[in-house]
Amino acid sequence: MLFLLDYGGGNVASLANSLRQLGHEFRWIDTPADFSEATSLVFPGVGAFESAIQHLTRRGLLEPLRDYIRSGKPYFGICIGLQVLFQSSDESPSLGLGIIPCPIERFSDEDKAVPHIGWNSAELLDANEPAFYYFVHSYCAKYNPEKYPEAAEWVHATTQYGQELFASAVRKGNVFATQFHPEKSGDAGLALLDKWLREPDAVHASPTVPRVAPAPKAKDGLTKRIIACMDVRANDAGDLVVTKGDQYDVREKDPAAAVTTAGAVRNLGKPVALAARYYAAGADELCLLNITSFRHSPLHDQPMLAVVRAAAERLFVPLTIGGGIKDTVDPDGTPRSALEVASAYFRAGADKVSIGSEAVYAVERLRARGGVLDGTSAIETIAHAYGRQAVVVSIDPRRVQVDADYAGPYVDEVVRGADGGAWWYQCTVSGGRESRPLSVVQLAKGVDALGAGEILLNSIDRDGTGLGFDFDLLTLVKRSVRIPVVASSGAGKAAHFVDAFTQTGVEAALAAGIFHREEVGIGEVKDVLRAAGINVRR
Ligand code: 1PR
Repeated sequence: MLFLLDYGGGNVASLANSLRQLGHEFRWIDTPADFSEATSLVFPGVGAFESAIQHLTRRGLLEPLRDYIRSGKPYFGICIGLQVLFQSSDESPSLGLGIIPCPIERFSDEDKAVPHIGWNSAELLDANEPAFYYFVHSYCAKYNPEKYPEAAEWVHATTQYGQELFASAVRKGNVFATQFHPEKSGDAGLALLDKWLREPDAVHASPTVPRVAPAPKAKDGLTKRIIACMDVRANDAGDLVVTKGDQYDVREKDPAAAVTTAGAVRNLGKPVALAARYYAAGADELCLLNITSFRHSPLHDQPMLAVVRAAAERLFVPLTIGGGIKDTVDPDGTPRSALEVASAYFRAGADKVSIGSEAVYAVERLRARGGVLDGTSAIETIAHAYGRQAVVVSIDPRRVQVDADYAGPYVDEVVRGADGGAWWYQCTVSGGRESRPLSVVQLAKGVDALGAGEILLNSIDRDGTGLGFDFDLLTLVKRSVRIPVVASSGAGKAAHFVDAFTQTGVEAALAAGIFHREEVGIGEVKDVLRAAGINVRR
């Protein structure tokens, strides 16, 4: 019987969904005794090494896991399921299982954004050619055969990020583990999982022969990501629909063009159906934003949870869910922490949560405390439990025009346009309805310090205009932080994506309107990027 081990953090729903999709039955490890019934075991995990070890220890599962692996029965580890095989991790004072004699270390962020998020290439020893798989992690087993010769014998695939090579898969005897997420790596990942699941006993008793690059190449294999975003809200009939605003106004405006629908919420389709279309078209990630969550968000009856569940059942690329990730109170008076809200989404199948308004308030509080972290914000609590790579911050800035001789508090962040205009970027909350005394640079630096893993950078001025991304804004934020930045708002044609990547260095670009209205396809965007020499996933 195939068993799955859930350490209580990260999104294990994705793995369960992909196994169901592939037609494999499984059970969950509940107690230490279950290990003896398992004839093969998959241990998936996202994020935080420390919470994985602590959780396994608390439930009395750590030693049985070690015994299971030593017994020679087939084991497949994913992400944290790979890292626990190692001796230790920079991320945690707790020790790992020590099966592979080498530490897990943090990526250097001197030459790149950390976490490493996205599709990178890995050439597995038994594969004919490299394939792209989805990675999301800040720590890794660095490939260093001189220092760790015994560990190098385990290496089944290496991947390069920046100038660092790390073990993206290890394999020896009954053990196979990947740093990447096969359950989130589309067809390539599902095929890899299926192959192992159909012959887990065909363990490779002979030691693997490392076939790895002796030195990093000039350029790593990380691709630029294309993300399709769906803004979701209830329309006037109460149905959840994908809508799309112009500068965040989602109601039909032109009475002449749409007499019957003037003033109604724009309806561009059903969220799950649209998400399925984008998955089939090759989207590298999908993003669902609950854009009216600031009004009410009872967790016990949150319709977005059902949307996430349905989407995650059939789409095997990363899913980000945003809107309403904050401390809240259900109508029956039950308080819900932001961590509980996020956990419900992770259990439903989300891979990352995106925090908007609450991130602004958290940074305001952080600044009021003189930059001292207190561990209480939604960003901190969720990052602690699930790893910082699971926490995206969605920023909704707006340009504030100032005089050319402006010398106010944001003078260092003022952008001066070619036409003589000058402006800074102010943060907003509640979908742009309220402006706050905080600049986009202050917010970006603050959320980086609080432990966010990525920034989704919208622009209220450009949203829905098709004029192209706001390069000034992207450049300003990109140079303020070390975490990845996703460009959003304003895409009108494929060339805009090329410009965003070449001019600002962002790691990913997101669009909504042009994809929803089928004006430009994801395939077309990728073709144009490839023609411009930008590495994208096929
Ligand atoms: O504050 O944590 O509850 O999160 C609310 C979330 O909802 C935030 O991520 C916020 O950006 C989003 N949101 C709130 N109101 C709106 C609105 O449109 N009225 N949508 C809204 C923001 C921006 C992007 C959009 C891009 C690309 N949407 O999601 O998809 O601008 O569009 P384009 O390619 O068509 O230009 P909280």
